[in-house]
Amino acid sequence: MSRICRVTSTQKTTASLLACDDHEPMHAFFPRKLKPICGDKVAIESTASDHRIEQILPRMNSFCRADNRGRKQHIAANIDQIMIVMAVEPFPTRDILNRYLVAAEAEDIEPLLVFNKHDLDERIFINQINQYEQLGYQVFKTSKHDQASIDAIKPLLTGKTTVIVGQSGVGKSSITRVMLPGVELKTGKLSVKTGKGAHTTSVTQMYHDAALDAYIIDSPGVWEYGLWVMSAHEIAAGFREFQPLLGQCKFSNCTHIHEPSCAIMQAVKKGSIRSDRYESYLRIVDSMKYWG
Ligand SMILES: Nc1nc2c(ncn2[C@@H]2O[C@H](COP(=O)(O)OP(=O)(O)O)[C@@H](O)[C@H]2O)c(=O)[nH]1
Ligand SMILES: [Mg+2]
Ligand SMILES: [Zn+2]
Repeated sequence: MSRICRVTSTQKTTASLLACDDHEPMHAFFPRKLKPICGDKVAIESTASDHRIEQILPRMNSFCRADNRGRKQHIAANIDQIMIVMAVEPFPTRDILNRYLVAAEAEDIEPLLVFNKHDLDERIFINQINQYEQLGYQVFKTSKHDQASIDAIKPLLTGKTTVIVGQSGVGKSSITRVMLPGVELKTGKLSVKTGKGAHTTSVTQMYHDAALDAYIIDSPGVWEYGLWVMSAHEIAAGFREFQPLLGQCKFSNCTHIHEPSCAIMQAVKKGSIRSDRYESYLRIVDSMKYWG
Protein backbone atom coordinates (compact mmCIF):
# COMPACT_ATOMS: atom_id res chain seq x y z
CA MET A 1 0.00 0.00 0.00
CA SER A 2 1.47 3.38 -0.87
CA ARG A 3 1.22 6.41 1.35
CA ILE A 4 1.73 10.06 0.36
CA CYS A 5 4.21 12.00 2.49
CA ARG A 6 6.03 15.29 2.35
CA VAL A 7 9.82 15.52 2.57
CA THR A 8 11.00 17.65 5.52
CA SER A 9 14.75 17.15 4.94
CA THR A 10 17.09 14.88 3.04
CA GLN A 11 20.32 13.12 3.86
CA LYS A 12 22.41 11.08 1.38
CA THR A 13 19.99 8.22 0.78
CA THR A 14 17.36 8.80 3.43
CA ALA A 15 14.69 11.40 3.87
CA SER A 16 12.73 12.63 6.85
CA LEU A 17 9.02 12.88 6.08
CA LEU A 18 5.64 13.86 7.41
CA ALA A 19 2.64 11.81 6.33
CA CYS A 20 0.23 14.05 4.42
CA ASP A 21 -2.90 12.75 6.14
CA ASP A 22 -1.98 12.81 9.85
CA HIS A 23 1.50 14.44 9.86
CA GLU A 24 3.10 11.37 11.42
CA PRO A 25 6.91 11.75 11.24
CA MET A 26 8.66 9.02 9.26
CA HIS A 27 11.99 8.12 7.65
CA ALA A 28 12.44 6.48 4.28
CA PHE A 29 15.20 5.30 1.98
CA PHE A 30 15.42 6.42 -1.62
CA PRO A 31 17.48 5.35 -4.63
CA ARG A 32 20.22 7.92 -5.34
CA LYS A 33 18.91 8.78 -8.78
CA LEU A 34 15.58 9.94 -7.36
CA LYS A 35 16.95 13.17 -5.74
CA PRO A 36 13.98 14.25 -3.62
CA ILE A 37 14.17 17.75 -2.11
CA CYS A 38 12.57 19.43 0.87
CA GLY A 39 8.86 20.01 0.26
CA ASP A 40 8.46 17.23 -2.29
CA LYS A 41 5.36 15.08 -2.14
CA VAL A 42 6.39 11.45 -2.41
CA ALA A 43 4.74 8.03 -2.56
CA ILE A 44 6.08 5.61 0.07
CA GLU A 45 6.07 1.82 -0.10
CA SER A 46 6.41 0.11 3.26
CA THR A 47 7.64 -3.34 4.22
CA ALA A 48 7.67 -4.85 7.68
CA SER A 49 11.15 -3.42 8.27
CA ASP A 50 11.40 -0.13 6.39
CA HIS A 51 9.90 2.56 4.16
CA ARG A 52 11.10 3.45 0.69
CA ILE A 53 10.33 6.40 -1.58
CA GLU A 54 8.94 4.95 -4.80
CA GLN A 55 8.07 8.12 -6.65
CA ILE A 56 8.24 11.90 -6.44
CA LEU A 57 4.88 13.41 -7.38
CA PRO A 58 5.03 16.19 -10.01
CA ARG A 59 6.36 19.46 -8.54
CA MET A 60 4.09 22.51 -8.68
CA ASN A 61 7.22 24.72 -8.64
CA SER A 62 10.46 25.08 -6.73
CA PHE A 63 12.47 27.76 -5.01
CA CYS A 64 15.93 27.85 -6.60
CA ARG A 65 19.31 29.51 -6.34
CA ALA A 66 22.60 29.41 -8.21
CA ASP A 67 25.18 26.84 -7.24
CA ASN A 68 28.80 28.02 -7.30
CA ARG A 69 28.92 27.64 -11.11
CA GLY A 70 25.70 29.47 -11.90
CA ARG A 71 23.59 26.39 -12.42
CA LYS A 72 20.00 26.34 -11.18
CA GLN A 73 19.86 24.48 -7.89
CA HIS A 74 16.45 23.40 -6.58
CA ILE A 75 16.19 24.11 -2.86
CA ALA A 76 12.57 23.37 -1.97
CA ALA A 77 9.49 22.21 -3.86
CA ASN A 78 5.77 23.04 -3.91
CA ILE A 79 6.10 26.55 -2.51
CA ASP A 80 3.20 28.99 -2.16
CA GLN A 81 5.16 31.96 -0.90
CA ILE A 82 8.57 33.19 0.19
CA MET A 83 9.06 35.42 3.17
CA ILE A 84 12.04 37.64 2.36
CA VAL A 85 13.51 38.94 5.60
CA MET A 86 15.70 42.03 5.62
CA ALA A 87 17.00 43.89 8.64
CA VAL A 88 18.46 47.13 9.84
CA GLU A 89 21.51 45.05 10.76
CA PRO A 90 23.01 43.34 8.74
CA PHE A 91 21.83 45.86 6.17
CA PRO A 92 20.63 44.29 2.88
CA THR A 93 23.29 43.94 0.21
CA ARG A 94 22.58 45.80 -3.02
CA ASP A 95 19.89 44.23 -5.24
CA ILE A 96 19.38 41.23 -2.95
CA LEU A 97 15.66 41.93 -2.56
CA ASN A 98 15.16 42.33 -6.32
CA ARG A 99 17.07 39.10 -6.97
CA TYR A 100 14.75 37.23 -4.61
CA LEU A 101 11.77 38.82 -6.33
CA VAL A 102 13.02 37.75 -9.78
CA ALA A 103 13.42 34.17 -8.52
CA ALA A 104 9.95 34.24 -6.95
CA GLU A 105 8.18 35.64 -10.02
CA ALA A 106 9.96 33.09 -12.26
CA GLU A 107 8.43 30.23 -10.28
CA ASP A 108 5.10 31.89 -9.54
CA ILE A 109 5.79 32.14 -5.81
CA GLU A 110 4.10 34.97 -3.87
CA PRO A 111 6.64 37.14 -2.00
CA LEU A 112 6.05 38.54 1.49
CA LEU A 113 8.52 41.27 2.42
CA VAL A 114 9.59 41.59 6.04
CA PHE A 115 11.73 44.47 7.31
CA ASN A 116 12.93 43.33 10.73
CA LYS A 117 14.65 44.91 13.77
CA HIS A 118 12.65 48.11 13.48
CA ASP A 119 13.38 48.61 17.20
CA LEU A 120 16.95 49.53 16.14
CA ASP A 121 15.84 52.15 13.60
CA GLU A 122 12.26 53.13 12.82
CA ARG A 123 13.00 55.25 9.78
CA ILE A 124 15.66 53.58 7.69
CA PHE A 125 13.27 51.49 5.54
CA ILE A 126 10.38 53.98 5.19
CA ASN A 127 11.06 54.73 1.52
CA GLN A 128 11.56 51.09 0.57
CA ILE A 129 8.40 50.03 2.39
CA ASN A 130 6.36 52.63 0.50
CA GLN A 131 7.97 51.76 -2.81
CA TYR A 132 7.33 48.02 -2.58
CA GLU A 133 3.80 48.50 -1.27
CA GLN A 134 3.09 50.66 -4.31
CA LEU A 135 4.32 47.81 -6.50
CA GLY A 136 1.64 45.63 -4.90
CA TYR A 137 3.78 43.56 -2.56
CA GLN A 138 2.70 42.72 0.97
CA VAL A 139 5.15 44.36 3.33
CA PHE A 140 5.62 43.94 7.08
CA LYS A 141 7.69 45.91 9.54
CA THR A 142 8.67 43.73 12.49
CA SER A 143 10.71 43.45 15.64
CA LYS A 144 11.18 40.36 17.75
CA HIS A 145 10.46 42.61 20.73
CA ASP A 146 7.05 43.53 19.31
CA GLN A 147 4.87 40.41 19.30
CA ALA A 148 1.99 42.14 17.52
CA SER A 149 4.19 43.13 14.59
CA ILE A 150 5.04 39.47 13.99
CA ASP A 151 1.56 38.13 14.77
CA ALA A 152 0.31 40.24 11.84
CA ILE A 153 2.06 37.81 9.47
CA LYS A 154 0.51 34.66 10.94
CA PRO A 155 -2.84 34.66 9.09
CA LEU A 156 -0.97 34.61 5.78
CA LEU A 157 0.73 31.33 6.66
CA THR A 158 -2.44 29.29 7.17
CA GLY A 159 -2.74 26.37 4.76
CA LYS A 160 0.39 27.48 2.89
CA THR A 161 3.98 26.39 2.39
CA THR A 162 6.32 29.31 3.04
CA VAL A 163 10.08 29.46 2.54
CA ILE A 164 11.86 31.93 4.81
CA VAL A 165 14.89 33.51 3.17
CA GLY A 166 17.34 36.28 3.92
CA GLN A 167 20.95 36.87 4.90
CA SER A 168 22.15 35.14 8.05
CA GLY A 169 21.58 37.25 11.12
CA VAL A 170 18.50 39.16 9.89
CA GLY A 171 16.27 37.33 12.39
CA LYS A 172 14.63 34.48 10.43
CA SER A 173 14.83 32.05 13.35
CA SER A 174 13.77 34.69 15.87
CA ILE A 175 10.68 35.59 13.84
CA THR A 176 9.79 31.94 13.26
CA ARG A 177 10.03 31.25 17.00
CA VAL A 178 7.57 34.06 17.75
CA MET A 179 5.19 33.15 14.91
CA LEU A 180 5.18 29.41 15.54
CA PRO A 181 5.87 28.75 19.23
CA GLY A 182 4.71 25.14 18.78
CA VAL A 183 7.58 24.36 16.40
CA GLU A 184 10.95 23.26 17.68
CA LEU A 185 13.58 24.79 15.40
CA LYS A 186 16.76 22.90 14.69
CA THR A 187 19.68 25.26 15.08
CA GLY A 188 22.23 23.18 13.18
CA LYS A 189 25.88 22.65 14.01
CA LEU A 190 28.33 25.24 15.22
CA SER A 191 30.88 26.10 12.60
CA VAL A 192 34.07 24.51 13.92
CA LYS A 193 36.27 25.59 11.04
CA THR A 194 35.59 29.33 11.26
CA GLY A 195 35.09 29.30 15.01
CA LYS A 196 32.14 31.63 14.60
CA GLY A 197 29.74 31.36 17.48
CA ALA A 198 26.52 31.78 15.56
CA HIS A 199 24.21 28.85 14.93
CA THR A 200 24.10 28.06 11.26
CA THR A 201 21.40 26.08 9.57
CA SER A 202 23.20 23.49 7.52
CA VAL A 203 20.31 21.81 5.73
CA THR A 204 17.02 23.01 4.35
CA GLN A 205 14.38 21.94 6.85
CA MET A 206 10.59 21.99 6.69
CA TYR A 207 8.41 22.31 9.79
CA HIS A 208 4.66 21.86 10.19
CA ASP A 209 2.72 24.00 12.63
CA ALA A 210 -0.47 22.20 13.60
CA ALA A 211 -2.17 25.25 15.10
CA LEU A 212 -1.94 27.25 11.86
CA ASP A 213 -1.70 24.27 9.50
CA ALA A 214 1.36 25.99 8.08
CA TYR A 215 4.45 24.51 6.50
CA ILE A 216 7.57 26.62 7.03
CA ILE A 217 10.88 25.98 5.31
CA ASP A 218 14.10 27.35 6.80
CA SER A 219 16.79 27.59 4.13
CA PRO A 220 20.53 27.41 4.81
CA GLY A 221 22.05 30.48 6.41
CA VAL A 222 24.03 32.18 3.69
CA TRP A 223 25.30 35.68 3.17
CA GLU A 224 24.37 36.19 -0.44
CA TYR A 225 21.67 35.00 -2.76
CA GLY A 226 22.66 34.40 -6.39
CA LEU A 227 20.44 33.96 -9.42
CA TRP A 228 21.29 31.14 -11.82
CA VAL A 229 22.02 31.87 -15.49
CA MET A 230 19.01 33.81 -16.74
CA SER A 231 18.28 35.80 -19.90
CA ALA A 232 17.42 39.50 -19.84
CA HIS A 233 13.86 38.46 -20.71
CA GLU A 234 13.54 36.22 -17.69
CA ILE A 235 14.99 38.92 -15.43
CA ALA A 236 12.68 41.62 -16.84
CA ALA A 237 9.68 39.37 -16.19
CA GLY A 238 10.68 39.41 -12.51
CA PHE A 239 10.14 43.18 -12.28
CA ARG A 240 6.38 43.45 -11.72
CA GLU A 241 5.96 46.96 -13.05
CA PHE A 242 7.69 46.00 -16.33
CA GLN A 243 5.20 43.24 -17.08
CA PRO A 244 2.37 45.31 -18.67
CA LEU A 245 4.92 46.89 -21.04
CA LEU A 246 6.69 43.73 -22.15
CA GLY A 247 5.90 43.17 -25.82
CA GLN A 248 5.44 46.91 -26.51
CA CYS A 249 9.08 47.65 -27.42
CA LYS A 250 9.98 48.22 -31.09
CA PHE A 251 12.06 45.04 -31.18
CA SER A 252 10.42 41.85 -29.97
CA ASN A 253 13.77 40.64 -28.57
CA CYS A 254 14.46 43.97 -26.81
CA THR A 255 16.65 43.63 -23.71
CA HIS A 256 15.65 47.15 -22.51
CA ILE A 257 19.29 48.16 -22.23
CA HIS A 258 20.23 50.12 -25.37
CA GLU A 259 17.58 49.53 -28.03
CA PRO A 260 15.67 52.42 -29.66
CA SER A 261 11.95 52.84 -28.94
CA CYS A 262 12.07 50.70 -25.81
CA ALA A 263 8.82 50.87 -23.83
CA ILE A 264 10.63 50.19 -20.55
CA MET A 265 13.21 52.97 -21.05
CA GLN A 266 10.44 55.37 -22.08
CA ALA A 267 8.55 54.53 -18.89
CA VAL A 268 11.70 55.21 -16.84
CA LYS A 269 12.07 58.59 -18.56
CA LYS A 270 8.41 59.45 -17.86
CA GLY A 271 8.82 58.38 -14.24
CA SER A 272 6.22 55.60 -14.29
CA ILE A 273 9.01 53.09 -13.65
CA ARG A 274 11.37 54.12 -10.85
CA SER A 275 14.91 54.63 -12.04
CA ASP A 276 16.40 52.83 -9.03
CA ARG A 277 14.48 49.69 -9.95
CA TYR A 278 15.55 50.01 -13.58
CA GLU A 279 19.20 50.48 -12.54
CA SER A 280 18.90 47.39 -10.37
CA TYR A 281 17.55 45.52 -13.43
CA LEU A 282 20.60 46.65 -15.43
CA ARG A 283 23.00 45.50 -12.70
CA ILE A 284 21.32 42.09 -12.40
CA VAL A 285 21.47 41.56 -16.18
CA ASP A 286 25.11 42.68 -16.18
CA SER A 287 25.97 40.34 -13.28
CA MET A 288 25.16 37.35 -15.51
CA LYS A 289 28.51 37.89 -17.25
CA TYR A 290 30.22 36.33 -14.20
CA TRP A 291 28.69 32.98 -15.16
CA GLY A 292 30.25 33.46 -18.66
N1 LIG B 1 17.27 44.22 18.06
C1 LIG B 1 16.78 43.15 17.43
N2 LIG B 1 17.52 42.03 17.32
C2 LIG B 1 16.99 40.97 16.67
C3 LIG B 1 15.68 41.00 16.12
N3 LIG B 1 15.45 39.81 15.52
C4 LIG B 1 16.56 39.06 15.72
N4 LIG B 1 17.49 39.74 16.41
C5 LIG B 1 18.84 39.27 16.81
O1 LIG B 1 19.62 39.08 15.63
C6 LIG B 1 20.48 37.95 15.78
C7 LIG B 1 20.25 36.95 14.64
O2 LIG B 1 18.95 36.42 14.75
P1 LIG B 1 18.53 35.01 14.13
O3 LIG B 1 17.09 34.83 14.38
O4 LIG B 1 19.44 33.92 14.59
O5 LIG B 1 18.82 35.29 12.57
P2 LIG B 1 18.84 34.28 11.34
O6 LIG B 1 20.28 33.96 11.06
O7 LIG B 1 18.25 35.04 10.20
O8 LIG B 1 18.03 33.09 11.71
C8 LIG B 1 20.20 37.37 17.16
O9 LIG B 1 21.15 37.88 18.07
C9 LIG B 1 18.81 37.91 17.48
O10 LIG B 1 18.58 38.04 18.86
C10 LIG B 1 14.90 42.22 16.26
O11 LIG B 1 13.78 42.34 15.81
N5 LIG B 1 15.52 43.26 16.90
MG1 LIG C 1 18.47 30.98 11.61
ZN1 LIG D 1 12.64 47.32 -24.35
